[in-house]
Amino acid sequence: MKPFKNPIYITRPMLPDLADVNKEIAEIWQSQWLTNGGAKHQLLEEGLKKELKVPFLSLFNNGTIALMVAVQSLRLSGEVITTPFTFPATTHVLAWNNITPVFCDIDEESLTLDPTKMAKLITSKTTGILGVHVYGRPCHIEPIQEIADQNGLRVIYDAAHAFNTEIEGKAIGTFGDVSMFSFHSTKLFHTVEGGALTCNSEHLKQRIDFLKNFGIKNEDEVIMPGINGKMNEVQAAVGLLNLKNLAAERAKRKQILETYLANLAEIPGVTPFLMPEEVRHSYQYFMVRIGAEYGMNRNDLYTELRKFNVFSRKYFYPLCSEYSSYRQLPSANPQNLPVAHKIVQEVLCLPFYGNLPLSDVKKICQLIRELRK
Ligand code: T4K
Repeated sequence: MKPFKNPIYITRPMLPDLADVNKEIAEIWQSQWLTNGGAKHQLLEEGLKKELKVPFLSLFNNGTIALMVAVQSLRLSGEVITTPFTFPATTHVLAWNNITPVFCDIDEESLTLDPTKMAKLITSKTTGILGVHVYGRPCHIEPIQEIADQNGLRVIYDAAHAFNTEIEGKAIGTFGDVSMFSFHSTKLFHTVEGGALTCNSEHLKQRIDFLKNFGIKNEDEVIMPGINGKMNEVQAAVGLLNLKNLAAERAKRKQILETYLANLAEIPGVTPFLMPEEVRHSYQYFMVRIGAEYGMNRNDLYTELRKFNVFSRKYFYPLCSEYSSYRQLPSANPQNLPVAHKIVQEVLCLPFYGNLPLSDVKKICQLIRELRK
């Protein structure tokens, strides 16, 4: 098989019509209101509240700062239990808040925090649990909440991959105390860079809004040590346009997912990561696990695919617990994280975005079939 003429990346951003973007920008210029909670910001906040079916939502300049603020908003300190199988931002946010991450293993099916391994990690210093709905697959919400309630812990969910995810019709952003969404360009819904926090309490939403704007209450009062987490009007305008195109993008990704599943069927050692029936898919990533039966390991397949101009990604290798900043922690000991260590050698995310032609998807699948040893 010949390599693809042009590189096929893991993702390509949803791009609104440039004429529409220019129109939006002209309005912003006309208003001379560029940031600090402008008109587009308000519209997007309302639009996303509806789209994500949440009672309270605050926009941010990116997902990482949003997560920083989530931790501050709940006054977490000491130790927080979290997953090693995630993007660096999840763990770093704890370190930036002077909190020690305590790594808990994941379970082999959902690849999210394993609640059965959590109890023994709780100490007098534990204040919270930070779970990640990795690849949009929801954490074990009920057992996690039970553990939190029994031990007086707060729960934050990193929902960076879980835009539009629902469990039995219940929106993902309504679980736990606070959830964070990322609107980075590589995400299904994006605002170039951006993010949001969702919560169920008006009081918490108000605290979050103070925290993201330097703690300013009014011209005379600064009531807490806040940061600058504000989304600007140009970001919000892109978000408003992307919101209109969201349903079409989701429909295209659904077709791509189905094409992958049909064309990868019955390749020994290639196991697509699926959503349970009761979960609404976020269509954020398409991941396959490469097992021993494939005859070539994940790293070699990744390298082979590159030769054909296919840029798959090993999200989320390496584990956060293996980073030089964290590997000395007692909870980072690989003996405590056997599932995470196994999984991280097997996962491979394949190109997945609305404008990826179905013929290319079929060719990628054919390549994976032919490369098998
Ligand atoms: N928590 C979790 C669980 C997360 O996954 C993330 C972010 C966060 C927290 C933090 O949220 P943010 O602060 O980012 O809002 C990308 C994204 O930058 C990052 O947002 C995302 N997770 C992560 C999973 O992926 P990289 O370093 O892999 O991106 P990069 O630059 O290699 O881009 C991947 C591919 O996407 C490129 O090869 C081509 C394509 N691309 C990328 C960009 C930026 C485009 O076609 N156009 C573009 O503008 O991190």
